[in-house]
Amino acid sequence: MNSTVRLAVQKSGRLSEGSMKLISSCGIHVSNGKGKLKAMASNFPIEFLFLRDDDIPGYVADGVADLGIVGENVVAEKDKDVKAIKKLGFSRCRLSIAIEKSKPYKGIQDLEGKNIATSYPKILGDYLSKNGVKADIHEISGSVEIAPSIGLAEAVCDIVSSGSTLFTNGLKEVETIYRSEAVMIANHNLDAEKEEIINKLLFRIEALQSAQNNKYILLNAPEQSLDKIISLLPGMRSPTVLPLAEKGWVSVHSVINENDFWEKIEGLREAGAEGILVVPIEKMIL
Ligand code: PRT
Ligand code: ZN
Repeated sequence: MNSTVRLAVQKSGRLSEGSMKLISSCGIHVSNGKGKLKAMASNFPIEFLFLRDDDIPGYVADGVADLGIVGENVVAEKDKDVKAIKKLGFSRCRLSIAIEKSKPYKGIQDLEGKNIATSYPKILGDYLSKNGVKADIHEISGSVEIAPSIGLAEAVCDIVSSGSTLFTNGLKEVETIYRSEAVMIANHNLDAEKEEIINKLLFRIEALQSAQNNKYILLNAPEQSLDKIISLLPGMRSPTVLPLAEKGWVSVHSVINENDFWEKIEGLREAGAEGILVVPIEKMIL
């Protein structure tokens, strides 16, 4: 197979580190020297393009890149013809409307006729029209949060993560209109060879994501509580049970999900489990 997939990632910014960490956790080596705009992976048929995040959806739609890693907010705003193929779980944030702290706010109707500064006119426009509100959208490309204090707008609509930027600019969040995380996007018309490479990449990403959501658990238990313990620990197929040197005791190994982790641990202790060890999993192939 001679095909190479081109993956567009952000050159420098809030997505860069997460994107390259994901790639390296997939066992793909690439040296992206400073200032380089392109780089080839040494052990996987991928070429990287380092771009501004705003340009990524367009490049993927046009087929200059086959794949891209970008914020869902940018994909929604640019509205290009690309398909989102995998949520990646990093660079989480929300797009919110905020007004001056001292101003009253009862609901979205309070935004009627207001001037709202944003870098996201499409997402904001869609949200307002869905809610039957007419407002003036004032598009600006950066430093949105200072707009109210300099008299440019009565409200802003911008990305929020911790909320500290809004706070230091004397603003309060009144509506969350969009939730975002990094996502992998793909061109619609890829040939079979490229699809195959992308499936290999997705397989590795899924192994990492399953591993992150699960923990490996080892515990000791008296043989008579084994049935109860096994019922609490489904495992990948079923738990491993090994005899301990001490008669009447066994060691049980399994995998548990992050979501119901503490409930499971409590249940296991009540059932007589001792010496519980919980260890992270690096990769998980189902
Ligand atoms: O140069 P380039 O165009 O490539 O980058 P950029 O400056 O446009 O984007 P960048 O690197 O700032 O963000 C890239 C993506 O990261 C965004 O599109 C979001 O999907 C995601 N992301 C996650 C964020 C934030 N968190 C974030 N906190 N993007 C921006 N911010 C900014 C926000 O604009 C505001 O100024 O951080 C400030 C708010 O942060 P808090 O923590 O004070 O609330
Ligand atoms: Zn940008």
